[in-house]
Amino acid sequence: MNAKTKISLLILMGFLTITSCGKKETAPAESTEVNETSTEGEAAPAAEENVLVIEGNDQMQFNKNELKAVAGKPIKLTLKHVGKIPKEAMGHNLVILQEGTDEAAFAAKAITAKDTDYIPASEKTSIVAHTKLLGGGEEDTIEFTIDKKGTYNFLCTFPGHVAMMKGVLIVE
Ligand SMILES: [Cu+2]
Repeated sequence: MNAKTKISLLILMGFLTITSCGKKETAPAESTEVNETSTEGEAAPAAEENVLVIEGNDQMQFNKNELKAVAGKPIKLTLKHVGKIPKEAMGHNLVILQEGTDEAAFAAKAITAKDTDYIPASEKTSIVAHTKLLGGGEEDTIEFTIDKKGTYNFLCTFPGHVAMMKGVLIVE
């Protein structure tokens, strides 16, 4: 009995060691979560519903590929270009498309629309909302409402960026 108890204790300790090692490995992810939580805590005394903030950087990336909002209530969306490169070389916008829009076809039209900052006038009916085209250090906040629940694709229409810069806005 005694030996068995010892063995099972050893097994248990071994298991705990493995478990704690596993936790250590995921520590960077945990600290990121903590940062996000504390940021939300500061910005949300009344749990700011439908206030969305997303960043674009000089590496041609959004910092999120999923945004969530509540249907039928105004959405306040801020796009921040946190890079330094001017918009002529690393411009970012965020364009939300109507459900069912062919994203690739839309992006192809958009890159021909340089004069209107890559917002194609011919495709207006496919656009739910869009920000301005931003260069490094700039930001733009837009307000709009989506009544219909669904999953809406968003993208940056600056030439070549859609491959890296896209995501979904989930409206519930
Ligand atoms: Cu971009």
